[in-house]
Amino acid sequence: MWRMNRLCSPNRPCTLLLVAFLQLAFVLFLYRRSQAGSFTIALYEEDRVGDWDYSKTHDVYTNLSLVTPSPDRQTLSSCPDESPLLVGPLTISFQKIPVMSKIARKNPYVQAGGRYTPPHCKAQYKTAILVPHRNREPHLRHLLYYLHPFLQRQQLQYAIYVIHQTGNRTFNRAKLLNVGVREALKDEDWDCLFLHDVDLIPENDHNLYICNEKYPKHVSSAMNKFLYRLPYKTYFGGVSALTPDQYLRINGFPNTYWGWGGEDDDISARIYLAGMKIIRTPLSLGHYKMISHNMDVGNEKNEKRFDMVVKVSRSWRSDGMNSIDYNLLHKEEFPLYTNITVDFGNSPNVQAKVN
Ligand code: UD2
Ligand code: MN
Repeated sequence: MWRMNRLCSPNRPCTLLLVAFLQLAFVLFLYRRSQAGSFTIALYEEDRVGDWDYSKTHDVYTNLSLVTPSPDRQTLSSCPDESPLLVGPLTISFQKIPVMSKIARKNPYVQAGGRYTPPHCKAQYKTAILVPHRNREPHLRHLLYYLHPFLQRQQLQYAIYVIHQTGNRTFNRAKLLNVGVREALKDEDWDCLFLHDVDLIPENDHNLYICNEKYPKHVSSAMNKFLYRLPYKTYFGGVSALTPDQYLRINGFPNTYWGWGGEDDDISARIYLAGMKIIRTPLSLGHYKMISHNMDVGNEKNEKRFDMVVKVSRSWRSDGMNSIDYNLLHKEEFPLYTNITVDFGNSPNVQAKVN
């Protein structure tokens, strides 16, 4: 009660209470709209096959030997609308961690920086894959082993970027992705940006790594971690895909979420605040296996995440691509990916005094 008196004394208007009330009203508004039949909070893309049988799987390198370079690169015809190389559900195992040199040998057409352009037809689409990373080398090797052949069978032009956070500052996934987008767009006029956790492996190659032209797409809609269901309606974690234009319309991702959690809900809210909706890969197609792991040292739960998420309507225009500040240490082309190393500053204790 004393708090109320303090907040709303005659010479102190109830501003804080009013702001809190408006935020609650906004959340309720989104929730009610999602419940109403006339409005769905998320749409699903179409899955032409629909009923996939995941008990029958194929090796992820199937069909790649059919790809041979065309002798004349100048006269290549366009790749077909649907790649004839696709096989559907894939066999995935994390028992043995593949060696980088072996992955490179199995992917002879991948060029420096993890770039690929189909050697036999002209790609219809250009996608950049952006992976936030620190200290997850085994997961990175699994991802590269599966993702390279997966993307080649889709006949895309693509590149894989790994954005590595150096130093001992608490991990910041969303800010790393902002860095990745800015650096990737300096290299190429990408049609689509895939924001991709390092530990998620797609299980079906008909899950095309292309964007939806209208709406930001949530791609990892069905993960083994959540028993192949959506954990909640506005969920946007894991793997998502935005065109550069959609990414800039939401002012990118927030830079201010340090540690685990909350940033995905912030992004989800930004999409609605910018006047768009989320579209999802259908559950039947958006199957992913997450490599099981413990929480990382340096990525502890962000205790401020709930307080921050309710303030997105005030923060999204000023916290994002237009406010990002980072120290780029390296940008180098490794055989299987482009490595971007950034420094976000000193240890959390030193930084805490600055913030
Ligand atoms: C969930 C979301 C993820 C993100 C996170 C909260 C899923 C499948 N994913 O992941 O998108 O919203 O919650 O922040 O629900 N990473 C490193 N090194 C680290 C810490 C993190 O490389 O020390 C990267 C890596 O790409 C990892 C990602 O950040 O996949 C997300 O971190 P996580 O895997 O620890 O969190 P998880 O699985 O709960
Ligand atoms: Mn994970």
